[in-house]
Amino acid sequence: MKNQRILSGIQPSGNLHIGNYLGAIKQFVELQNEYEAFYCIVDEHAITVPQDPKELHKNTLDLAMIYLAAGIDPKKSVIFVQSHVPAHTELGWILNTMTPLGELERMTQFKDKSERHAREGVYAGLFNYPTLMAADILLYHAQKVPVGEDQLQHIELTRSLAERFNNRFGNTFTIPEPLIREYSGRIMGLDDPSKKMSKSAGNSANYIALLDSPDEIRRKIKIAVTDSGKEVTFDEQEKPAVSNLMRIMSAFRDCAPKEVEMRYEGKGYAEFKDDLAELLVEKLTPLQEKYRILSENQDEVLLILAKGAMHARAVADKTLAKAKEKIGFVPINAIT
Ligand code: ATP
Ligand code: LTN
Repeated sequence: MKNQRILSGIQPSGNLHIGNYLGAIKQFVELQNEYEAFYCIVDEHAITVPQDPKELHKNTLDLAMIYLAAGIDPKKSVIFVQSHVPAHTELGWILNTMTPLGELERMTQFKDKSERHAREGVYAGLFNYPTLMAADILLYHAQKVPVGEDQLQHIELTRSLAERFNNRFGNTFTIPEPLIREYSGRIMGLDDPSKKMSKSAGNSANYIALLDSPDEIRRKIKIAVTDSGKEVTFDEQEKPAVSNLMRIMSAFRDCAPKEVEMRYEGKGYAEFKDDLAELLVEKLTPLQEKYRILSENQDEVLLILAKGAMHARAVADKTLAKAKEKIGFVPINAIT
């Protein structure tokens, strides 16, 4: 019996890359054997920046297929779409009323994204994004939240919102903890190791997308920036670019970066990069093949999402009802 819960979410904003995979999805697959797992496709978060409706629709189904193709098993985990479970926005609203503006203003993701989207306009949803994320987590009493390092600040906010609610209204929410992998929690851009690999990067050489073709993978690894010198040594300060590539290799091989260093002692960047490209091709090809099969069976994917939504609703509605009662909202059965 799995007695601890985890929940995590990814935005269906397209172009999922190996940073998302190593920081989040790979953990999702591993953790589903130990935990009762809820994996959400956070479409309501995606619309905090402008989205083309057709693209959003496609990206949502694509992300479901990537979850499945990566190895998330609907028999072990609940896969669902955030907008299929209305309790998320409802609890998000309640939490908004308890979140000081100053705490939202400090969020670095808001600062980054509001700069990036300044031209199209910055809307209230982007600012309130973290309270909806807190609702995602708290509705399921998740003890652990597997994410990349960039989400740490949001989880800290979630913890303080849960504590604030519990102190004010009595014990209601579980206080969650982040689960971040030491070496793969923050994969950096292949074109610039000072910034995280990002699907919204303007330059596609910044990332390896999970659906990149073998030739595209080889080309991107070939042009990935390296550091001066020629030794393949793991030194984040002196060799940030090579160390990032070594972290990618070590994460895909499930070993420590120092083991990669030992393996390439006396060998140069070229051999290391060739091996890395082939490793990525070897690891991503089966995922791409499963994705292709699923994309020909979209009804099956829709059924998995429908079942996931029913399961998620049953859990989320119960928590929401408890929170509403604690606040003093009159429950519907008291009126009839
Ligand atoms: P991006 O910045 O790539 O546009 P995002 O971080 O805003 O995307 P998501 O795609 O929802 O949003 O992120 C999904 C998961 O992937 C999160 O857990 C996030 O922490 C993780 N993640 C994103 N980028 C990286 C990275 N470069 N390295 C490790 N994990 C990452
Ligand atoms: N904010 C996250 C996506 C996200 C999430 C969540 C992650 C939304 N809700 C709940 C973990 C748990 C991001 O931008 N990557």
